[in-house]
Amino acid sequence: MTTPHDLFTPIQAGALQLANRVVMAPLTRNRAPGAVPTPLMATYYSQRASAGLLITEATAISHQGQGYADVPGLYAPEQVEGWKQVTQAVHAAGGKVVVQLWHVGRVSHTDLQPGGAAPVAPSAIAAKTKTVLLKDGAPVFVPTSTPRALDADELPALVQTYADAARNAISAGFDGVEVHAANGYLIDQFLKTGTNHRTDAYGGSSENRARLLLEVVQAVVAAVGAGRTGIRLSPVTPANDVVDADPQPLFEYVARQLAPLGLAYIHIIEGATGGPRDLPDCPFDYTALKAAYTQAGGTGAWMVNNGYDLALAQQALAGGADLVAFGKAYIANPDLVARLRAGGPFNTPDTTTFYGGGAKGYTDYPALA
Ligand code: 8OZ
Repeated sequence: MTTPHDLFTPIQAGALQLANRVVMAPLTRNRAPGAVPTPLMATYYSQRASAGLLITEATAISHQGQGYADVPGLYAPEQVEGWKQVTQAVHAAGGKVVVQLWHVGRVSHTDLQPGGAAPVAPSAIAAKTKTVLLKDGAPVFVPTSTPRALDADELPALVQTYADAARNAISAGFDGVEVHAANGYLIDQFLKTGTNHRTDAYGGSSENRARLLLEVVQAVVAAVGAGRTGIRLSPVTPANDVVDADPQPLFEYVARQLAPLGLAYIHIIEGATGGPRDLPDCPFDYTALKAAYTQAGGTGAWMVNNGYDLALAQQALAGGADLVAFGKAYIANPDLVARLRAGGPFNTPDTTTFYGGGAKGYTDYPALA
């Protein structure tokens, strides 16, 4: 029998001792000019430190991994220094924070790439999607550039780039890292048949398409420890023009392979990211996915995300989920935990200030009196 308080009980997720099961989902906010985290970002995250866990916005592991204007990185010393202000502020406010490690793959533009190069991807297939550049300081939406296919002999260095960023995360004071394997970015591009037409050991079968994901996770685990590593997956999201012909067995295979690694948590986006939870054309059995993980010995916390409110969150916990990640609600409600406890009220997020800008729509949402 679940009670509203289940969401507010502590939980151990790997090495992470969390005060409650409310998680701030990763949210891209484009407020890091030059890819360097700012003091305003420290304020924003520390305002939200009553979450059991904060997951930062997606953070580029390399210049090549960047796909949007003013998203932060974690590959240069000044970025590590910038993030230190964030982790110190969150810890001073009693919170826990992990950074989301991101390589966008083909979801980029030559203007954002080192030396104006083409973005990289498993195969040279352009995404039917847009990214954001800044022209004279103003955001402009432009189609992503056609990528070039990565050579197999480039992949070991790419995998190490994730491990290097994970080590930088620990230097910056993070409690752990989340590997971003969702939403049509590089790892998801490798996973799914629509974007991966390779004929080498990284394409074809589910096993081959999951190879990069597993190598990345293993390298990150070797760098920072499994108990400080989580992963985010989105089996059926159409975000960034990705699709897989048969996602259920693919993701159950991934879950079984992740199970013995001892990760802190598995973070699942149910349905279309930021959109409908049910996709009639693309049904997916999340209960079977969790069962595949658990039956293979997986002990990581099971984190669910997408369109949750208090009632749905309680239902998920009653059904066996351990953590619930809230996205848009966290943009507008810095004290979301207190508001969930009180049953509301909730501030409404202003969509016009989601991406880019300053304090407005970022650090100025009020807490409950
Ligand atoms: C919104 C805008 C840009 C990037 C994701 C990192 O969907 C993102 C993202 C979201 O995972």
